[in-house]
Amino acid sequence: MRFAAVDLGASGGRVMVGDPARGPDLTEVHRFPNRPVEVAGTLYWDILALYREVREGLRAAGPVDAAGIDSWAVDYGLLGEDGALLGNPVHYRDRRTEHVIGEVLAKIPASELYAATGIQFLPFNTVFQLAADRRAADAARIVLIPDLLTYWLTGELGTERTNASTTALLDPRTGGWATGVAARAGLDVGGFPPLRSPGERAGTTDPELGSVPVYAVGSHDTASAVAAIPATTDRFGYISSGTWSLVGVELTAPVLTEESRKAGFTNELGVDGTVRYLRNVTGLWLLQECQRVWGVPEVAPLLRAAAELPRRSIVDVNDPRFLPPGDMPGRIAACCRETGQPVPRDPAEFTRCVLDSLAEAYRRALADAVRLSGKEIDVVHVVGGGARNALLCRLTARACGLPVLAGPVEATALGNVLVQARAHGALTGGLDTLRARIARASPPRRYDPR
Ligand code: LFR
Repeated sequence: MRFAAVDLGASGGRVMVGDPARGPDLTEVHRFPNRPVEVAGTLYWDILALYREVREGLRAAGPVDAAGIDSWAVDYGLLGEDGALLGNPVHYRDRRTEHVIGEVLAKIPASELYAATGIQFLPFNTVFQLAADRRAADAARIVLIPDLLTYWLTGELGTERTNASTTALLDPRTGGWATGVAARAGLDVGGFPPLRSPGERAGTTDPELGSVPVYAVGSHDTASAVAAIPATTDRFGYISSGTWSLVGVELTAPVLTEESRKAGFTNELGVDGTVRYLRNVTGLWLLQECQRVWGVPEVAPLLRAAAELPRRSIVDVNDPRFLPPGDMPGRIAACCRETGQPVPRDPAEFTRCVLDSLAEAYRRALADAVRLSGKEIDVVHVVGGGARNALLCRLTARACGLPVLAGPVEATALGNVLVQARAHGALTGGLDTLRARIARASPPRRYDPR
């Protein structure tokens, strides 16, 4: 059987086909850049270009048994009564929420918002975006990005739960909307189409794409990635490592304490009712933006040079100044200067500084996750593109004092395929069974702390 996984990331998308009987192995059938567009001071996703590429990818996939879509979180499109898109979805790195955060938190204090929804404060959380969005109150529908693409492919509307949990409008204890909290923030969650969980049927593609089932998967990319961690024990921590690094543990119930809120931990919902208890750590975005500024697209030479250097300066990677696109080397240099540390002098030194800073942020996030949740871990799984970065994996193992198991790189697409395949009856079993399958098919690479 063949299942098509559409996986959209902040810098690019891909369509992969996986056969669960063979691993699953994955074949990439289409890859495309995701280029946000700034117009009159607002940063937008080019959603129609993405939709065109998704269709192209699904055509290139050939005959498949089903398809599923995942993407980054929090962002949405608004639909009018007639189902038409009202304007382009705004990028989460846009600054539009800056002036409304205070207003929202005056209506509903951060502590109450957290106790009800369990989401780490980030300026781009959907709750703040909707408050900043003058059109939202008049829209008939609020549709999260993967659900919007699913709607265009199938004509059917829904709101997938793992992604809905990132809005800071969902109650992670019940999996239903936190209606009261939303109302206090001045928002109406009635605009979201009905909730659905990973594995539920989300519709059928149009005949041009073969009239095949589309399943809701862990449509938040991180939910799909975590579902595909090749864990063979439940005592694991994880880093889903890409543009962001999502660092934490898997739980069966959320941690909604004040201490957890202050530590910046989120309780996002995972596949099969799990809780992704994690911290959003600014990830390889820092290096990607440096590379863009330097005009150095290849990362390998930077990593080779950085590996020869000693650890010198550490910056707080979650400093809000790193969130918007811009002169990342300049911002990193300013941080080093302000904290009295040596300022990196060339790309290799900047690269080393970023990687050491990431490893240090991972150490802290995992230690906090263990302390706040009581969940103990013996190993750290790194999945996603960052699993390819041997230097970062080595530094992480050393910083955390735990073995790092790196890979698979395409965990998100694998998690997407596995959930579809199970929904379609091609696989059975819980998350542990699915994970054991991945551990056999793509054994991770081990880095010992030394
Ligand atoms: C990773 C991710 C993170 C989310 C960020 C913004 O791709 O989905 O989990 O916090 O993007 O949506």
